[in-house]
Parts: sequence; C-alpha cells; structure tokens
Amino acid sequence: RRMSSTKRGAFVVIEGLDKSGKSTQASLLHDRLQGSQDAGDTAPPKVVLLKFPDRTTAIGKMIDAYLRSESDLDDHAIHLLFSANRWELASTIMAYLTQGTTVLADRYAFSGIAFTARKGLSYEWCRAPEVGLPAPDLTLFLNISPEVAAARGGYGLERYEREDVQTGVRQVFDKIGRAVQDEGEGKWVEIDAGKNKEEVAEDLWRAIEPLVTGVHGPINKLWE
Ligand code: 2DT
Ligand code: MG
Repeated sequence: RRMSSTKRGAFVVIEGLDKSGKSTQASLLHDRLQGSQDAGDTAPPKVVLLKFPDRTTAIGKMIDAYLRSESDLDDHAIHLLFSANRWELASTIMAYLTQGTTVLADRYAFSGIAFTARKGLSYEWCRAPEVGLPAPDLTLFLNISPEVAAARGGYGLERYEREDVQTGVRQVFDKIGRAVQDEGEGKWVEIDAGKNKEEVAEDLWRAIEPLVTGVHGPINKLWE
C-alpha cells in the first residue's frame, strides 16, 4: 500500500513584523510550490495562499475600515472580529488540507494575539477565541530588528504601522514563539529576515520542503 494515500496537506503560517518581507516571501513560496501545475489541471491545487485579515468578507470589510482609521472600535470588539475572520475560513482550511492541498497563510492567530496583547489586554483573554482553530504544522517567523525595518523605508499609513507598536508586538511574538514550542503546538521556526530576498527565500524553502509532499496524522486544533 502506498503511504501517500493517507497524507494530508500541510498548514504553514508565515508571521512577522511589518517590513519583514512577509507578503513578498509568502507569494514567492506560493509560486515555487505551485511549480508546473498548469491552469487546466483538474486535480486539487497543490497549494493555496490565504491572507489574514481576509479583507474581502463582510467581517473583513469592517476590519479594513478599522485599519484605515475610517472607523473606531473597542479593542475587545476588533480583536473578536479578527478572530471571527479566521473562524469563517476554518472549514475552508480543513477542506483544503483534507484534499491534500498545502495551505499557506500570511499571518494567523499569532498576529491576533500579538497586536491586541500589546495594547494591554491579557494574553489569556487574547488567546481564548483562537482556541480550536486549525493549528499550523509549521510557523515561520520572519524576524527583523526594528532598526533594519526602519532602514527599509517608512511605514505605511495604517493603524499599527508605527515603530513603537512594532516593538511592542515583537515582544509578544517572542512570548508566543516560546509558548508554541513548549506546548508542542506545531513547530515555530525563526528566519532571519534581515538577509537579502533570495537568501530569505532559500531559508524558508529549506524549512518548508519536508512538508510540501504532505504530512501524516490528523489536523490539530490550536491550544486544544
Ligand atoms: P496586514 O498589513 O498584513 O494586512 O495586516 N492584525 C492582523 C491584527 O491586529 N490582528 C490579526 O488577527 C491579524 C491577522 C496586523 C494588517 C494589520 O492587522 C494586524 C497588521
Ligand atoms: Mg500592513
């Protein structure tokens, strides 16, 4: 019997600070994983790339308005909207993984916790709505110092795109990375994102390559 018949797709999350090259690298990885699969191929896609927040849904549009400072929301309320924006895609993620598709996510629950806990809400409170979401098999954290990030040019105009916010968020990410490792919630791998684009892409590829042909075992649930 072929072992591959019991494999499912891997769930890989890319996290990191603004200016770490996260979205660029996510899209490079997506293209590399997609490889030679042509558009007319009716087999399930080898890979899909999701982006959180997903600003296209009804909830995502509320988040988008908040991030562009077109609306103000209570810190708890916006936190729950970010989480709900993941929950509304949870069954989609499960379906992709089950059919053998690798799921790449540009940000996930860890950003949710980091950005809200930085505001002073408790870590436990921030984590609670994320419990039970599909858990990543691997989280790649693109690490960059605030100084190097600043040298890459100015931040944008959205809420949170400020150096003091990024510094606070980074501290919470460190705590989350340790917790994920200690609690066995999948693997957390730090990648030095201060290197050039090609080197970072190679380091990411090396980390993800063992998972790209699929993984064995059930889809875990985050912190459950
Ligand atoms: P992008 O710049 O990557 O679109 O992110 N954020 C993100 C949260 O505060 N909570 C979350 O759950 C997620 C996924 C990070 C927009 C901003 O939204 C923040 C930056
Ligand atoms: Mg941004």
